[in-house]
Amino acid sequence: MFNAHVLALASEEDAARALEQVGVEPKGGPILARKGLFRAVKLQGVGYREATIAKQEMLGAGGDAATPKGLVDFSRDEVDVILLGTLLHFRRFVAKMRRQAFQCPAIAAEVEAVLEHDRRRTFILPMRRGPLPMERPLVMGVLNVTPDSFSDGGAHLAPDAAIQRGLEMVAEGADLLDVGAESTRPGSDPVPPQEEWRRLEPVLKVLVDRAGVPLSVDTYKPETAAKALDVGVDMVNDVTALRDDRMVQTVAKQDVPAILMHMQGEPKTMQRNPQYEEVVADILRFLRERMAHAVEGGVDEEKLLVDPGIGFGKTLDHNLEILRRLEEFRSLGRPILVGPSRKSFIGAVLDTDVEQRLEGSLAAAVLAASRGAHVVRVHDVRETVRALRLADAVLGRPSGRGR
Ligand code: HH2
Repeated sequence: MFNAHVLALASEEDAARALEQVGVEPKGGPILARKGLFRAVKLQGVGYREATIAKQEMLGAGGDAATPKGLVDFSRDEVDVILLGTLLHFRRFVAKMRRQAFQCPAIAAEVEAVLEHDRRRTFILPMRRGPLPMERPLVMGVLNVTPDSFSDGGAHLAPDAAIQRGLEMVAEGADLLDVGAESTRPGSDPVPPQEEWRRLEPVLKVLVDRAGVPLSVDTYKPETAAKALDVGVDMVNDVTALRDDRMVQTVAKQDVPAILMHMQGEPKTMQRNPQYEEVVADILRFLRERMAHAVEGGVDEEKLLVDPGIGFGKTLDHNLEILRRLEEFRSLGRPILVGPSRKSFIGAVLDTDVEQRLEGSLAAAVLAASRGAHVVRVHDVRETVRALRLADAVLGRPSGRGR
C-alpha cells in the first residue's frame, strides 16, 4: 500500500508546505508549487477571433480552454471562455497572448492581473491614524444609532447607550466599529441628513477619542460623510458604492479608505424581484466599474475595500452563492468585507427569527473568513471573535485576536 491521498492545495503556502514534507529542495519549491496549483479563469464577452486564439494558446501552453459550441459554428460573435491550467500554464499563456493580434494583449494583461490579485492574501490599509494590517479576518462591530434597524433597532438610539455599546464591542475584541444612523433594511425609508447627523454627532465625537480602534461611518450621504470625517472618523462605508459624485470628491479630498458595497436597486424596493444574469460575475463587474470611477475621481485605489452586499437586492440563493464563491472577489485585488450577520437569509435557512440567528451568523462569519474575507461586519462581536480565533488557528494565521 502506497497510502495514496489527494492533497488539499489551495494556495502557494499549501503547495510549499507539502513539497517541504517530501523533502523537495527549497529552491525547487516555488517552481513545483506553480505546477501544483490549478486555476480556472473565466472571461466574458470575448470576440470569436480572440477566443479561438486563446483556446489554441492555452492548449499549446499545456492547459485547456472551455468554449461554447457557438464559437465553432460561428453563431456567436462573442463568447464566454474558461481557461484551465496550472499557474505555469497560465504564465506561458500570458507570454504567448501578449504577442498575438487583436485584443489578445489586453486579455493577457487582464488574466495576468487577476491571477496576481488572487494570489494576494493580506493587505495593509493606509489610514489617517496609522496603517491597519489585514493579516487575519478583522471583526467590524456594527453600531446602529437608529430606532428601526432590523436586528437592534432602538437599542442604541440614545447617545450614551450607543457609546457604551461601542466601547463594549471594543472590549469584546472588535478591530473596527461601523457607526450608522439610517437603517437600510429592505423596505426602509431614507433619513434626512440633518436627522442622521443629529444621531451620529454625539456618538462619533466621543468614540473617535475613546474607542481606540478605527471608526467607519455607514452613510451614503456626502454631507454626513464630510461631517463625520471632520470630527475624526477614519473611513466611509457606502452601501451605494459612492454613487453620488460628491461622495467621491469627499473621499478623495479627505484621502480616507472607503467601502464600496454592491446593492441592486434601493432599500425600499430591492427585495421585490432581484435578478442577475450571473450573480457573482455581475457583482464583480459592478464593483470593478465603481472602483474605476472612484479612482478617476481622485480616490486612492489602495484605500478601497469591496463588499458584495449580502441581502441588498438578493434572493436566498444569491446570498448563498455569494458566500460560497466569496474567494472569487479576490480578483478585484482589494480587501473583501462581508456582512452576513443576523440577516434574513440565515432566518430562511434555519427558520429562525432575527433574535435567534447567532449560530447561523457565526457559521457565516467562519465560512466567510475561510473563503477570503478580510473584514466581517457583525453585531455579535464577542462570539464572532471567539469563533474566528479558532478559524485562525486551523487556517494557520497569526493570532492576537481579542483583547
Ligand atoms: N449591511 C447593513 C448595513 N450596512 N454595510 C456594508 N458594507 N455591508 C453590509 O452588509 C451592510 C452594511 C445592514 O445591517 P444593519 O446595519 O445591522 O441593519 P440596518 O440597515 O437595518 O441598520
